[in-house]
Amino acid sequence: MHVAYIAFGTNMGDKRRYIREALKKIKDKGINIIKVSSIYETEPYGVLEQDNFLNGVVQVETDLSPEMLLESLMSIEKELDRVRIKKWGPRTIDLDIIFYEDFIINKENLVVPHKDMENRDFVLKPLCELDENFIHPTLKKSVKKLYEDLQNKKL
Ligand code: PH2
Ligand code: MG
Ligand code: MG
Repeated sequence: MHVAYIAFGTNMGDKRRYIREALKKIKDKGINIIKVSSIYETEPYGVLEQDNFLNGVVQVETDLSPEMLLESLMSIEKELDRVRIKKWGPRTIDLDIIFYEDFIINKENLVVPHKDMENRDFVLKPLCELDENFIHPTLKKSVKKLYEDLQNKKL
């Protein structure tokens, strides 16, 4: 079994329902949910002209390889009406693999750890709730330290 962290985000339609449905579908695919963070309302990052998001992170345990996990998550996004029109644009649900154990993956369709996570409060804050001591395998810092560094960067 492998432990992974999946970030979820939604900023269209009935956001809470999309989160509920996504978590249910994750379970239905045989991915064990260990812990779910609080859900945060966050302002859009990157592309600013869009609705606020609801964000959180879920800790899972799975036998699936990273590629198979990605495939499962993408099929859930599709089942929940995800349409990709614009990069970083509005979405019903986004499911991103943040960490998969301490694996470092650099493939065209899959980069783990998620490549911008250290700049995103909406990923780091819920991650801290789940396991603040988890060490980022390339940055070699705990998620707690990454979160603190990001706060200091903004001062
Ligand atoms: N996701 C993005 C781009 N911007 N902003 C917030 N607040 N939450 C997100 O999940 C998010 C974003 C691309 O995946
Ligand atoms: Mg994303
Ligand atoms: Mg995504």
